[in-house]
Amino acid sequence: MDLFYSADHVFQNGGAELNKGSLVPCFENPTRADIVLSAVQSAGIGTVQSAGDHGLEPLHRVHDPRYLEFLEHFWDEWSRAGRDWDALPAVCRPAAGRSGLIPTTIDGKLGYFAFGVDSPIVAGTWRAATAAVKVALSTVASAADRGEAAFGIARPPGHHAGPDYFGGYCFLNNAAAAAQDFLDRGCRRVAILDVDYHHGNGTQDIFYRRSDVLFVSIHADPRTAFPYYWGHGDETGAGPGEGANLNLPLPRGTQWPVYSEALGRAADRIARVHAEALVISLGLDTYEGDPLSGFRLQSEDFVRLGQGIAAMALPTAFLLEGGYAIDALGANAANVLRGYLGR
Ligand code: Q9C
Ligand code: ZN
Repeated sequence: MDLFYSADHVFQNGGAELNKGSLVPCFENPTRADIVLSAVQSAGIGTVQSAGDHGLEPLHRVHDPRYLEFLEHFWDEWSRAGRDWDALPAVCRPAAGRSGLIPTTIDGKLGYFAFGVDSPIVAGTWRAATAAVKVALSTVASAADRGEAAFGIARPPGHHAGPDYFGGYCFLNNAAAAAQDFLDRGCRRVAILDVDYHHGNGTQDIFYRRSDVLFVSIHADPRTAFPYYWGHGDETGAGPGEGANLNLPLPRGTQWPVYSEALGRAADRIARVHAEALVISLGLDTYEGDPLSGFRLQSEDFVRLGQGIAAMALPTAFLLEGGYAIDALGANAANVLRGYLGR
């Protein structure tokens, strides 16, 4: 299996995030990708390659150009305002607020494009986030060319980033760019299966009105878990995308037997739409030891997850999303891939 990595992920290195009302060190930090890299290397799953340059065209097809313009140039503007510290928004534009009129001051812009205050923008955010997209597109290129699976150690993660917003540690939606790239390479329909503990609200939003991308997500019930305001079972898509969105929320404390039923429902739906390629938003924060989450999957369950995904029998791009139990993160990632490969 081809594995892709970019050393540029280290440039997303925020200091602190708001958690339970106080500032704590960022859960989403550079250690994560390096732990996963060394675990998959020592598990002998495949050779790790540096992400290549495939252009960023698919990224422009899933995000609003004004948002990309903002994110690319934000740090210059922030610096010109005399600020050399991490940028955390103090406000977020509410859904009922006026949309389409972007404020002209830096603080107004920052809040306009934010949906949470948990994701510091730093000097290297654009560099790291675009590197994660390169990882995603390299992963798709391998999966599409070889007709098998590939794994991208994408960091920062992407599934909470929407058409024009960041939050939940996500800035650019790696999985959405990957799905778009499969389509641009000739697939007629692509499925995204999001197994992160948290609902992939950004990916859902990006494809909500489209029928060419099926979005399926297994996640914690949003009544009890971030991102709170998306992810219910009655969000089924809209307009031409009606029926192409499947949310499978599960209660806190969920263990493998219940999780596995949801995985079966996901597999049925993916088979029924005749998807020609699969993107896996591979969050590993469903692990019982995860410090942010409330499911109780064991390390061996990730082998079973990999086996279940292999049974879908599609060219597959695995992309890392969340997962914050640093001590087990590498083993859990390797277990998914071992299960997939039948080892
Ligand atoms: N300080 C992913 O797993 N963060 N994102 C805010 C904790 C919520 C998780 C509350 C967790 C975001 C990619
Ligand atoms: Zn998550």
